[in-house]
Amino acid sequence: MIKVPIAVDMEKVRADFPLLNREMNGKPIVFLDSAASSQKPQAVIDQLDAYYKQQNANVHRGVYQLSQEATTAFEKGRELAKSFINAGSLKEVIFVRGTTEGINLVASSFGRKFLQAGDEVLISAMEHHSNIVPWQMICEERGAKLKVIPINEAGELLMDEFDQLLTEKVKIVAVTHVSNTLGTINPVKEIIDKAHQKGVPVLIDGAQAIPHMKVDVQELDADFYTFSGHKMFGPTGIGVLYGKEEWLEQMPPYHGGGEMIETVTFEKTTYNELPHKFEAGTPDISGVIALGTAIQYMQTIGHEAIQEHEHELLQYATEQLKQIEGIRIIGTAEQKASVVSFLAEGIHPYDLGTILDKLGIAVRTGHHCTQPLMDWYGIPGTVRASLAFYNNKEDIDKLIEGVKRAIKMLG
Ligand code: C6P
Repeated sequence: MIKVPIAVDMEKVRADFPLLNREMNGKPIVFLDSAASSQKPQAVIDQLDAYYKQQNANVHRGVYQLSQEATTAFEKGRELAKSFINAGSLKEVIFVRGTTEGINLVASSFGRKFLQAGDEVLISAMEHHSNIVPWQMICEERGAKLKVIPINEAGELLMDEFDQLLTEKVKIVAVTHVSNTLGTINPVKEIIDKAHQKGVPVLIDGAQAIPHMKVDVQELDADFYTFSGHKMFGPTGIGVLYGKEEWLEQMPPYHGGGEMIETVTFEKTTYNELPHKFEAGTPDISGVIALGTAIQYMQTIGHEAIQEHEHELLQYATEQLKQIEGIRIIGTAEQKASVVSFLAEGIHPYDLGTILDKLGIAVRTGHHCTQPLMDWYGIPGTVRASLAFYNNKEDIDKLIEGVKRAIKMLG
């Protein structure tokens, strides 16, 4: 049994996740796809249920008690999100549908205001399509160019190349905190510091960092930081965009509609104050409230315990996989979190994933929405096992057994 030196019993934590009790293909499920979407603790499920049974009403609108209760619960979600990432103000916490929408909001709004023909946007070679395509779209619209920080074979950013690429043409840098395909933890603090020395703002895609590590946006000095609720034990359809007030104040609204206005006439509209300027229409009320519950749940376990447990599991999984002949691990950065991507010689990732599925083991196969990264490695995709704190050593043992069986059958 893996030692958990912090006073949290991870086996007990596992019991909080009802889905982990079910079977898949007649076998107890081994869930190793938390990077795609994590499972939800009972507390989050109960919160969604309680909201619809007892508090359901629209927010920021009604004078009646029920609407005020819903508004209070909704805004408490914002306070929890603010303290979770240590944002400086509630104005800087904008609710979005997820990371994808957070990045689209910044690309579109920042881009319309600040990008001109000949300017550059700097991303990295390991970005998820969500942190590539929105920038490509706005670059095309504004006549700007997309530049890419290259990586080495281990899947680490080439920081010398970053220094070279960071010219006066660059108007924004957008990089992922943790790679969803490689597991690399990028030196985002260094990237932000270097960019700021040249007056360039930085957006961090935090989708794969927030479930695994403490994020302090003020300490990082990030200009924008965005993440999805469903990857951090909360519901789907809700996420957070943190943005520094000084940038958000200057940026035009992304969507128009109710809630984001101050006054409307047919001639002219004036906009609401932050954060509402960026929250048009009825928000995902139950999602925000239950995201707050997910935050509280993570805080009761504690980042230290989560990191310690996941780090040991990742090391164990990596060592075990390395011992299997013909296995190639994609992504061997020194700083890694919770993801192990691999290939078995002569076997297509999809075939390996299909056999694992029959054994009750859920992994993701394919390009993981990082096609340019797969092209760089010259591979069609990988098999990806991604961990959360509710996984245990037994899950890894079953994965290893499954991979060995699949290789015997297909190799
Ligand atoms: N990655 C994966 O299996 P959304 O879909 O908006 O919640 O998150 C998009 C996203 C953005 N950035 C990174 C680094 C991500 O990993 C993801 C989602 C999932 O790897 C689904 S493709």
